[in-house]
Amino acid sequence: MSTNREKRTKWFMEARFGMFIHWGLYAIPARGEWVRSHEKMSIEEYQPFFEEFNPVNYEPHKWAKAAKEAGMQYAVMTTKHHDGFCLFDSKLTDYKATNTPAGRDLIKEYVEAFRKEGLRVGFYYSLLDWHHDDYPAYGDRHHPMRDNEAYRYKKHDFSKYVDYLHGQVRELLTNYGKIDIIWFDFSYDDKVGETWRATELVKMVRSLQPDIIIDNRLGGNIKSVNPEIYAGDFASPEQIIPPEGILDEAGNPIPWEACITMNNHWGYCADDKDFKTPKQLIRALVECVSKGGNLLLNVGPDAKGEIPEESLQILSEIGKWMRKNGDSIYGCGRAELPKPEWGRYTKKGNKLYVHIFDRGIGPISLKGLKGKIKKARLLSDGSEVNVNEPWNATEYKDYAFINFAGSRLPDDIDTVVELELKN
Ligand code: H79
Repeated sequence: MSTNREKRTKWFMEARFGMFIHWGLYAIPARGEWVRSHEKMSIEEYQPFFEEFNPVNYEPHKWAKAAKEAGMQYAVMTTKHHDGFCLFDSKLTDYKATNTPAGRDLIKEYVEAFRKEGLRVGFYYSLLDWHHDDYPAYGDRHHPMRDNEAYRYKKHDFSKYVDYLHGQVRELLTNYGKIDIIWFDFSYDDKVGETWRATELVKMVRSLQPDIIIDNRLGGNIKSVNPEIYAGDFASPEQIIPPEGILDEAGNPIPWEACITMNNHWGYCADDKDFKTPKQLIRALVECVSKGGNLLLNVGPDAKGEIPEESLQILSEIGKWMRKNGDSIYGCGRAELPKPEWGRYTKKGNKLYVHIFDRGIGPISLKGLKGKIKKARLLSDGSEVNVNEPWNATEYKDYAFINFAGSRLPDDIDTVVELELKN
């Protein structure tokens, strides 16, 4: 199981950086993808957005190009979120893009466009469904009708919902060619593991797509040394970068991917202009890699089908840095050195990447590396970096030093020095 997991996740662990896409009817109210739940909105109140959904500017090749130019290697897009609206042409429901003014299968176009850019393609599929008649409503923790008395005695047959869920996953993994990731979201309360008939579901997933990787949100314990079949291939910390990466119960690193928003919402939110800076996000990516994980960075396209201008700007800035410094990200992982005070390390083979965030004063000290550096180059331009022992540091026996002439770093976001280590 775990060796298979290693094989399946090899590309994923090397890719390190992907695009999350949250898009659906909720782009119209533009208050985030939880709008129905937060505002306890009924299906009828939400229906106008279905009637008018017409993303005239949806050209996914532009999204794919933006992802590619940012240095992303894969994408994961919502095929159905908690509101139950399907962006794909499911035979099992009428609540789908095909029946809106959009009039077509939007997932098909996404898959084709991203594949064409050479990116790996993933599907997000919500386990929750606030539209399906057989999903529990009254008394559920999250359902928009959770405390609506009209729903108190409404009958439902959860097994029919689970049939529907399995059927849709079968469609998604049958009709769109090779899919690289399936991202189930999420388990809670008693809705976990076999409630979703998770063993059966995962067996089907693997029979249709032998190489696909699955997140850990069907439940189960991915950290176990003997995990359930549905425990997943990678952990999925949300809006947090785990302090020490993620290890299994035996202390071995496991694959993980932090999913992070650019502002404070996943789905398009017209009023949320609180975007993180490119510097914060680049450093977040470096942090993930330094801890052996990936960053899945979200965009929430608007109702017309455009990625917000602020997000495009951020992606473009990240891309500029990645084009010069991508070697310190792709295929890299933990350096197994303590976190240095000026920044972070990433490592690939005998290349140690020194990510300097804080210039400090004087030489930059590298504990434990004295005598171990064969050569040092600025990653962005290949120029030589001085690592001679400075005259004023002879007493610090265990340290190597990087000497920058000036008082400023060449790159204020993250100056990367590539060290080639002796064997
Ligand atoms: O798709 C995105 C989110 O909609 C979904 N996962 C990402 C990738 C997600 N958001 N929250 N959750 C899953 C877990 C539930 C969190 C909750 Fe809450 C905390 C539900 C109620 C309190 C956050 C705050 C959501 C509603 C209020």
